[in-house]
Amino acid sequence: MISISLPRLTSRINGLARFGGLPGGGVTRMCWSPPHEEARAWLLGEMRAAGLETWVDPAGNIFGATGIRALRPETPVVLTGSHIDTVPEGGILDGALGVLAGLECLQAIGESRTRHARPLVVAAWSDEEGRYGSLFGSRAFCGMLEGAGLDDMAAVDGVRLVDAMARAGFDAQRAPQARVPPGSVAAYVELHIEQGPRLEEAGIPIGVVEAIVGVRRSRVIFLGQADHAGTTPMERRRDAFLAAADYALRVREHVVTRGSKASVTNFGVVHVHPGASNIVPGRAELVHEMRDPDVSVLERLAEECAALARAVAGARQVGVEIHPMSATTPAPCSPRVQAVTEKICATLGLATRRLYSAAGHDAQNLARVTDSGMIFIPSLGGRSHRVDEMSDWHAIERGANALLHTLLALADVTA
Ligand code: HGY
Ligand code: MN
Ligand code: MN
Repeated sequence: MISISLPRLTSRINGLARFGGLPGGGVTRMCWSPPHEEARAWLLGEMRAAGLETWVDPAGNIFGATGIRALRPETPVVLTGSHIDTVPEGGILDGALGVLAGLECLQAIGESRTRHARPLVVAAWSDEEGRYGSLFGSRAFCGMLEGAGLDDMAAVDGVRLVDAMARAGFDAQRAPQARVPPGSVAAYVELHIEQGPRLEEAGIPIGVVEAIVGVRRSRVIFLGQADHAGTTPMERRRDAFLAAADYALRVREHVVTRGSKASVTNFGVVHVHPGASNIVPGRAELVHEMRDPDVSVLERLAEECAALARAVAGARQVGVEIHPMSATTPAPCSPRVQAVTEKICATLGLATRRLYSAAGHDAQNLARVTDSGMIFIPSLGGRSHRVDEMSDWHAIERGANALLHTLLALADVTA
């Protein structure tokens, strides 16, 4: 039975980690940034050295393929992949594992001369972390960018997508041309770290993903009055930051008590203006994020949180604006891909557990154009989106071998 080369996969994971690598470990490699573009060139070189045909589409998605140079409905492919962009001060496996394990699988299959009916392709999707707009590259690939207002897409620090892409040599207006011709992908399966504690705590080596959450992001801006921080009597202050803090604490309580068991919420970005210690904040902006596998729960919570924002603003005599930023749709994973993965893991002697993904992934977009699934491996301590994100190397090997044989099973038209 063929298997991956863990030394070669380890070497590539550590090689990719150099791009945007941080002195104390971890990585910052946001999409379209210089480290990301250097990593793009490195990955293309690794793919070519592994014997793959390569190309980059108008949305910056990177492809490595066995025996074909483009995706066409005449030769439907089995596709794997993930992303090489990271969050700020992230880990070396989030995304990178799926891309490099996919590359390793295609190389090991090629070297073994194992025949497979469908071509195999590995992809690295642009801006999965959504610095400029959630799951950008796979949205373009799945035809979900139409009318997406590319000119307005920007990071929370104000950097516009069109400018970031131009600096990397891409024309953002062409990104919708990345749309894949219908019928070109027979199946998609992505290997990813769980990024949470469930598999490790259950002692289960492989997670088979049943569904992927929707992620809803909004800017919530409280507008009070800048004032002197010393001379303004406390009872006369219209402090925008205190309103924002009050709102954040109430929302957390509301989502925990009124959401579903899977509902989560976060305020990862806070801007206070003018932002000096001796000025009462006149303006406070939060990026409010909520997640749930059920879109109707997300919609209900969004309405309830908007009402909460207005109530807090009224009580504190400040104004409030709510600006929706993005909303990804929750997606069920393909029962076929789940069943094939479980069958493969049984032959490999690997216990599996079905679970929903509390992280968003490109696989939820791919579900719109093909049978799409995910394979998880345990994260040490459930840690992710932090520099000490890591998984056991043998867990990585098990996951990559499960991916290899799942890809082969899906690539045989008789399956
Ligand atoms: O944020 C997420 O769920 C994923 O890591 N992009
Ligand atoms: Mn990821
Ligand atoms: Mn991530």
